[in-house]
Amino acid sequence: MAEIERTLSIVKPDAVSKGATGEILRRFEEAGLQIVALKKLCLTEEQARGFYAVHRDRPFYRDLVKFMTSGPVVASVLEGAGAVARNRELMGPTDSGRAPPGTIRGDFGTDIERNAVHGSDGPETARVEIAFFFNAMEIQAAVEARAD
Ligand code: FUP
Repeated sequence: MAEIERTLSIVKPDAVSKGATGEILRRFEEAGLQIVALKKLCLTEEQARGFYAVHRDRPFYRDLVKFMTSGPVVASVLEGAGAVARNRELMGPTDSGRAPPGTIRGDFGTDIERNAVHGSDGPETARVEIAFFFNAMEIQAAVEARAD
């Protein structure tokens, strides 16, 4: 059995604006991933630039930041066995144009930029990305509520 992990998910502005948030969150739960924290917010340009700082020298960076600030996003912390890899399986490959039907990116995205969701690519990245969006108290509160 895989280790219990946490990962950060973001439903991106394209998927939020087409009303796909509920269906995407349902897929996470159906796959056994618990939503231990959740919020809807609009990223500022500075926040989007910071979140994608590893890509700052790539040609797509400016457009990516513009897209990620074009409307609200829904960020969540998912928890479960092998959560990082499980979430990435559900998401499908980066390019929605190549992602198979049945994957979130295949069903709700458009292309390599407008690809519906973000998911952390490893446990260490997940820790950094979760801390970017949520403080410890916000996550702890959700865990306690689940145990009731
Ligand atoms: P992923 O881990 O699948 O989200 O993919 P990457 O870390 O390679 O890319 C991060 C984000 O950059 C993608 F979600 C979309 C964007 N991107 C582009 O807009 N154009 C590209 O050519 C590659 C990535």
